[in-house]
Amino acid sequence: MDKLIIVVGLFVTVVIFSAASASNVPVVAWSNTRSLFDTRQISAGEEVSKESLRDDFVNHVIGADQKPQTIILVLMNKLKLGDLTRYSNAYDAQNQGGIIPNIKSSMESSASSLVLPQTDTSDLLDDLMSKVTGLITEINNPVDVQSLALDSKQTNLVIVRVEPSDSVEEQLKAADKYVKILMNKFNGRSTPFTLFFTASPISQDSSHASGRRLLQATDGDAAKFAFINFTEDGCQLYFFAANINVQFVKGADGQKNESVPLPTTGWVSTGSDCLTNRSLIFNLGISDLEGLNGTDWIESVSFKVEFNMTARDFWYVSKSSITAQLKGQKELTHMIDLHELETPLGWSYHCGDITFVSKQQPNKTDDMVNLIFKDFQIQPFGIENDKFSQANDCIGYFSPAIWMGIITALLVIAIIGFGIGMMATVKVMDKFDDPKGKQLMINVPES
Ligand SMILES: *[C@@H]1O[C@H](CO)[C@@H](O)[C@H](O)[C@H]1NC(C)=O
Ligand SMILES: *[C@@H]1O[C@H](CO)[C@@H](O)[C@H](O)[C@H]1NC(C)=O
Ligand SMILES: *[C@@H]1O[C@H](CO)[C@@H](O)[C@H](O)[C@H]1NC(C)=O
Ligand SMILES: *[C@@H]1O[C@H](CO)[C@@H](O)[C@H](O)[C@H]1NC(C)=O
Ligand SMILES: *[C@@H]1O[C@H](CO)[C@@H](O)[C@H](O)[C@H]1NC(C)=O
Ligand SMILES: CC(=O)N[C@H]1CO[C@H](CO)[C@@H](O)[C@@H]1O
Repeated sequence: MDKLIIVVGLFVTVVIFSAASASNVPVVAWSNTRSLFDTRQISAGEEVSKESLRDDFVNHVIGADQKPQTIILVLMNKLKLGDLTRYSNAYDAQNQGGIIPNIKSSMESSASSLVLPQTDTSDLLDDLMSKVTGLITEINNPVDVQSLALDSKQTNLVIVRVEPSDSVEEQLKAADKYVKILMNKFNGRSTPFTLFFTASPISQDSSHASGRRLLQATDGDAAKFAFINFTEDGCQLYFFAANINVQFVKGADGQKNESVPLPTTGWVSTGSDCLTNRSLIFNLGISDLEGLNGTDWIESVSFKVEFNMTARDFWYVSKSSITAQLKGQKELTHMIDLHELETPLGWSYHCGDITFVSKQQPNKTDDMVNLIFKDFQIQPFGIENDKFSQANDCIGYFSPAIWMGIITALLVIAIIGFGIGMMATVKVMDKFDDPKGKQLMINVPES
């Protein structure tokens, strides 16, 4: 009974503790001024409350008596201090910053910096906004940084929301990329800035790690990712992708360059066409790529998919191609094979990872361009209630997780079966229970 109470007590403590610290995230800040230099020292393990964050840090750094500066807030959707140590290779003596080299080096070379391991950031955005005398700019895309024009006589706020992802690693990489271009923009100039790198505290529930998720577009999602609503002449098609990467394939030897991410904004569906209500052409492309992050070899890319319907009301791709304009070369177009998209009418097609590759012979010497989609979803027909219908998932019913379960169960059954089989073959020595046989006599000498 005592033990039970202790166990229940421990359990309750753990639950309360994890609930209390759920909203605490690390805050990393640095500046090209010395403003972060003489902020309050925090003690080891201290959880900084939102009041303390405001009074001891934000008000101190961006005080009314300070000169105008640019405040940059880089927000991930989740982050733990452990993630930072882990992915920055903090335990490696010769460490270059792991997957966040730019964050590490900018912070180390800054005039002053600050790390608050456990902080309640629920009011941080409001606190920062209250300091603004100039502009508040929200950035969802690296291209936006280039065009950022700020009045240096005012205090401006630049909010960078790193593309949400279930993987902290991917988000950190993306955040690092933003920091690199932001620092290129701000470090060289005389504009004072303070950068806060943290996560929004409400993040926890927005990250469903994995599983059989049937993605349905909600308003929030639609704004942040490449969501396309093509509605025309009685045709309606929805397309969604969390991100789209492009990859160069050298024709002669089939060698592939590493894939590079394309912006999630700026995609247009010009050239799409509603042929009949059972057939449509969807064309989606992006042009004027500004060469950010490895896309300097490509100017524009688009893909074109023709959907038809079978007599049995399955929609399928009857023709599809990718067209790309490489820098300084002629436009190249090649057919792709998307027969796996075949789906019953009234369903959408979803795939966590899909690559549009050419179906050209390996010997063809033409260069090619592949498109790689994350969280791809499309529905060309039968959309109801303004959202994707139930999804036909490319993983199919037997996902790796389900296979793992099945194999584990089979293994257990095999072991138990083997055990039962072994037990069944155990022979009782029949000497003891043969009634006709000679009785076994044991003489016990009486002492
Ligand atoms: C990728 O391919 C292009 C071909 O246009 C080439 O110029 C570029 O150097 C390649 N990049 C890498 C990283 O291999
Ligand atoms: C397509 O059009 C035909 C004739 O115009 C109509 O009978 C049919 O119901 C339409 N189908 C759909 C799915 O709207
Ligand atoms: C798809 O539909 C269009 C328009 O109805 C038609 O021209 C084309 O031949 C069809 N393609 C196939 C493969 O059936
Ligand atoms: C075409 O490819 C095959 C195998 O991929 C190879 O054996 C053959 O030599 C190639 N032919 C030419 C002309 O490159
Ligand atoms: C798509 O566009 C149509 C027509 O403009 C509109 O009625 C519909 O609500 C839009 N759907 C979404 C999800 O925005
Ligand atoms: C130059 C640059 O920023 N390269 C980055 C492009 O994006 C990939 C993947 O997100 C990063 O790994 C590169 O560092």
